[in-house]
Amino acid sequence: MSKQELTGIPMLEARSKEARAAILTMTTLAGCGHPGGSMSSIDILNCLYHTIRHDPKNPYMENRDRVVVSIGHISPAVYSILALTGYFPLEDAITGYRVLHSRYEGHIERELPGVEWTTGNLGQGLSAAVGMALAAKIKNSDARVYVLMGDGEQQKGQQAEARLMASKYQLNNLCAIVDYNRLQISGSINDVMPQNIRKSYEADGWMVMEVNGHDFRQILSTLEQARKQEKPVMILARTVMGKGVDFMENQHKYHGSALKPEQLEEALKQLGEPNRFEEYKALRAVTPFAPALALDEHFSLKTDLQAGQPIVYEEKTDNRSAWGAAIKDLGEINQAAQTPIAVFDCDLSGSVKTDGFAKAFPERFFQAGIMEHNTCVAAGAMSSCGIQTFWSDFGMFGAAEVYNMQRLNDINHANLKVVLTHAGIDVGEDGKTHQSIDYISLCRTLPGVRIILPADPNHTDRIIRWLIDKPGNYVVAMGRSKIPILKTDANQLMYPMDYSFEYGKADLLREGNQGCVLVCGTPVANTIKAVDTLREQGIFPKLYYISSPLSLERTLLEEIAKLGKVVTIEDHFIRGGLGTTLAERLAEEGLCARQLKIGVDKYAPSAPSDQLYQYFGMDAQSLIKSIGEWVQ
Ligand SMILES: Cc1ncc(C[n+]2csc(CCOP(=O)(O)OP(=O)(O)O)c2C)c(N)n1
Repeated sequence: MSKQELTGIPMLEARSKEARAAILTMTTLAGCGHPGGSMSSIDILNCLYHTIRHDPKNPYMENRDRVVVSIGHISPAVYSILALTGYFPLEDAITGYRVLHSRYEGHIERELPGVEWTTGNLGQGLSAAVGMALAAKIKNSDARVYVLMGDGEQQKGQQAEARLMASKYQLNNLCAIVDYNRLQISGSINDVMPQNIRKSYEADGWMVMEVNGHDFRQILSTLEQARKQEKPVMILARTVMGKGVDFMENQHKYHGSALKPEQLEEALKQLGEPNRFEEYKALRAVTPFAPALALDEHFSLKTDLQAGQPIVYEEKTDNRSAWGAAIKDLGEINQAAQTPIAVFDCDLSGSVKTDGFAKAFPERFFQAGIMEHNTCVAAGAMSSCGIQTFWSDFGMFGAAEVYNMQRLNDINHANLKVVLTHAGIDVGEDGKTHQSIDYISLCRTLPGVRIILPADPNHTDRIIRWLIDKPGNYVVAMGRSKIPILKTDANQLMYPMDYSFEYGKADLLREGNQGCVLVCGTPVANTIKAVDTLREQGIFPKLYYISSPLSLERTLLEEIAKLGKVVTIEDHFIRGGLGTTLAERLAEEGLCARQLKIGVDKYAPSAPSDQLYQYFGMDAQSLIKSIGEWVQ
């Protein structure tokens, strides 16, 4: 009987054998990679793709089950099984593995159809799966989410966060599988870091089932049983690293080393598979790779969300209250929309002002506790499932605390909107650990993330409304203090009802011709006060508000160069923020101006914000002096 005619268990057996040969061949061809865990987990993956609801010809089918592979290093196994189930030709994966411009990267990438989440940093997959399982619940979908993890990976603290979240929300549509081969890079998991994996899951409210991870019948029947449970299930799958080749079995060195060609010959003999190494080697150099995916088409968020009517503020208030009011209003006016809005919180909703949304929409508000790492990834993964997802936290905990998770969301082309409050030294008396002075500089190193700093409550309202139908990852950062409503010099609202936000556009606050002042964030009110006082004294600097400090228009740079002198003011470390961007952009454009950078130049002491602003020369009096001296 030919391979194509096989069905049931014999088909699965033949497929695993062919996949093992592919795993070994591609890693030997590349001279690197992770064959050991690929061989231990291949039978599990094989069973999974045999049972889940998916369509290799329509990989982005709306109601598909999703498989997150948290151990991104077992990419050879993932590529082999996806190829053998029809996603792409196996030969492409074997010859393209770890080759420049191919989609068969070292660790799995979401750009490859069939891969739901890019992984590689261990300990992230369960959080992503939690976010996807929550998304399925919100959408009333019966789709299931599976996550395959390593046993060494269970050591990561974020695993515990994700377990708790899955349990709290009773994610009975979530099934985790641990490839329990008892080895990791440095040897036995018990020597590296002893841990009782089963008990950890049970203690956190999961149901645990145990199987032989190489027994197809057992795996299939356990997956079936898992479907019927009322709580999240973890299947502890006992496996053998390097399974199928005697000299590889239970050898931790094969976690991350490829076979030599002569060892491959012997291994393929043992598997009873033909050796096509030389043939593939010749193809490796010339394989034309599939063109890059139209990322927008598959990953972008398509929404029918409406921005509604702006709320106009006439009285001084804090930007975070304007954010809270806007998101609640957007929730209300979009109740009939197809695209749900969801909000995550980490035990700070009263301070970050999402409590109004929480009360109005408890089923789409996720109280995630003090688990920022898990929250950032879960919210990011949810945002990749057609849900406009917001996460609001203090600047410190939503930026520096979770830099890697933001990076992972960026790499995954997620659509997360992170709203940071209490950014900068405008956090009050909480001191250094709470003073987020690097939120712009962290976003600077995330190529796809855009950061926006609203100026006042009206601006905040318009920006949140502008964002409501935007795809992509954004950070909106604001301080804690109350901000006066900004006015033009004709005493009109600076951000009136009909103002429309444009990313990257500088807002002219005061006309002038004696140097230029750029301000972003909370110091704007003091800066306007200072510039207005200077105008009374006959000194006229041109003042702009910069809401997108990482995107400065060429026309603005030309204006600055023409005026010759510029002051930048920001509640941020003076390295890496607005001042740095300006210096860099001027140099890139071959333009020149003498620049004074005003901002935070060291970890700040603990004091009320107005005193700290004075300490760093950002109060109105200090600014009158520094701007006045600089621009004359
Ligand atoms: C956060 C993080 N730390 C370290 C690594 C490096 N690393 C890659 S694989 C691995 C061991 C993983 O062990 P396990 O989960 O048991 O996978 P297996 O060895 O079974 O393939 C380590 C430490 C990583 N990828 N991510």
